[in-house]
Order: sequence, then C-alpha cells, then structure tokens
Amino acid sequence: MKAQHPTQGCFDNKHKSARFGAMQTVIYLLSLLLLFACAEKKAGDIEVVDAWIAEIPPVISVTAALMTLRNNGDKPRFLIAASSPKAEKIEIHKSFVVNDLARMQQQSEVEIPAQSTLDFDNETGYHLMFYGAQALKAGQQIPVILKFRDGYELLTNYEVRDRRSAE
Ligand SMILES: [Cu+2]
Repeated sequence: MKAQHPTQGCFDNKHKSARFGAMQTVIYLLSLLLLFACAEKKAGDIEVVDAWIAEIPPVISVTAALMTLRNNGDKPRFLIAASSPKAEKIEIHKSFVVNDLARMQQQSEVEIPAQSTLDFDNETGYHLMFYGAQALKAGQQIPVILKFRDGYELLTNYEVRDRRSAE
C-alpha cells in the first residue's frame, strides 16, 4: 500500500502538469487573440471613404479611381501600392499642370498624416491609375487592395461610376 503512494503521486504530478500544459496552451491562444485584436485595431485606424472608379468600355484598358483616406491613428501612414484582380497594374499618381499642360507623375508613397484625411480627387490631383483593366460597368463593385509601408494591407470595394455623372 505504502509503495504505491509514490507511483500515485507521480501519476498525479503528470496529470497536473498535463493540465498545466493545457492551461498554458489556452493562455497562449488567448494572448494570440489579444495580439490579433490589437492588430485589428491598428488596421482599423485607416478608413477608405467614398471609393469609386470610372467606368470604361471594353476597348479602353486605362482608368482612374478616387477616394478619401482617413487616418484615425496617432502615427502617419504611407500608402505605397495598390492591386486588383481587375487590373494588370495600379499606380499611385498625382496630376498637376505645367505650362497649361496636364501632367501626371507616379508617386512612390503618399502620406496620410495622423488624425487626418487625404483626398484623392481633382483638387489634390491624387488618383489610382489602373492599367490593363477589364471592362468596368457602372454599378459594379471592384475589389482593390491598398498596401501601406508598415506592411498593412486593406481590402476595399470601389464602386464603378459613370465619370460624367460623378464629375
Ligand atoms: Cu494617372
């Protein structure tokens, strides 16, 4: 009877450590969830408002998209790229006028200051330029992924609009 006690104790210890291991796993998973929640909050710092892209017929493959980017965070964020399954390539452009001629220049990154908004519109000249785009019909929703310098990627739908009615 007495000889069995150490065995019993050993078994109990094993059982306890197994339970402790399970608890550790639960704590680990909870901390992962918390990390994920924090990342989600950081991600939510950036909002895309009123995103739309100009309608194009099948014979045209170049078009532009406009939007407002809102940064609700305490740090500046930098848009560095965009992509869409509906286009071969998307570039970040800024248009401006030189000697009465409209020009546009590719931007390697665009800053959205902390607690601020940046409009991609005719006033600022910023727009997303779509190359090799498929035909887009007014009313469609086009998925676009915006990529930021900190590695964050934001998937948003852009509404296809008739350029004339939008301007
Ligand atoms: Cu352009």
